[in-house]
Amino acid sequence: MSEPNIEISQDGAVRTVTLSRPAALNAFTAPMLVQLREALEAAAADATVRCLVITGAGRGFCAGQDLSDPLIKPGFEPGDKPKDIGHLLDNYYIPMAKLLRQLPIPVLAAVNGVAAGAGASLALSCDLVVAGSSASFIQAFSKIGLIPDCGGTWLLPRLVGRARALQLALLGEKLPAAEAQQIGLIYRCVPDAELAATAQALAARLAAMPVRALAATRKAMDDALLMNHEQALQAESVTQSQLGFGADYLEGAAAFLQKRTPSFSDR
Ligand code: T3D
Repeated sequence: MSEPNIEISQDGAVRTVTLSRPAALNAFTAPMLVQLREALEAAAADATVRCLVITGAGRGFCAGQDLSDPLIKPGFEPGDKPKDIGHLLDNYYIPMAKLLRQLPIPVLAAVNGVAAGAGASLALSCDLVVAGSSASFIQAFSKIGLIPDCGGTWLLPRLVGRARALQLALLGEKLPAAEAQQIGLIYRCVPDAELAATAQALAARLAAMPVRALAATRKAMDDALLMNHEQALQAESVTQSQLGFGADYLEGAAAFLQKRTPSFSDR
């Protein structure tokens, strides 16, 4: 059995998943990607979980793919056969990345240190990203002859536009968290000492909201990017109609009219 590289804890309705291979800045191995996918599946299936926080142990968030992983480590001797990196993506990254984007609850990244390569893609796949002031984002792929993956090509231009996306991806320069906030790549940069408390408070706030509608908002916005105006209007109507039959809408509207704090339960 592989060693556990994912730690899971829960405080109220907020579950925290901590990437934990600190000696390698939490770089991903294949077993770790499976463990992360399983942690996401477990959070999705557990009705007590209404918001997920992803963070890293030690001084890094995640340094992307572990380049010494035997699955992808190139042979350095003449005649050594190259390995198929696509196999790693198809079997380990893609299932995890798809699941993350489809979770029925909001997901928050608490970026405590460097987020490089697929580690940056993981953070940027989350619904909100809060980073400590010493954290940074690096599109490390170009330095090793690869393209952004784990959703990077899809996420970056959508988050910051084509020009900045290409700047980040081609140059592979370290982007400090404060600048990441300035260009709209992330939600907030906070002092390191305040990161954990800020993330947990934000997660608790999200957990108390109508999370089904929050997850539907993520999907509607992702989908709308591929639609024309009319299609988006129609898709909004379909989703709104479904949400309108939910308990959360009844509760939200009733609480507003009765001037009380709502208590949401849909998921
Ligand atoms: O096959 C495929 O690659 C397909 C999938 C691709 C997805 C990807 O994510 S590709 C991108 C892979 N990631 C990288 O290229 C980043 C490599 N790491 C770095 O550039 C630097 O480590 C950082 C900029 C992230 C941090 O620099 P620094 O100076 O703060 O730390 P460091 O000293 O470089 O690293 C600390 C330790 O972590 C070090 O180990 P040691 O020497 O103390 O035993 C280093 O080797 C290890 N480490 C960091 N990143 C990785 C890693 N070990 C394996 N793989 C890593 N990606």
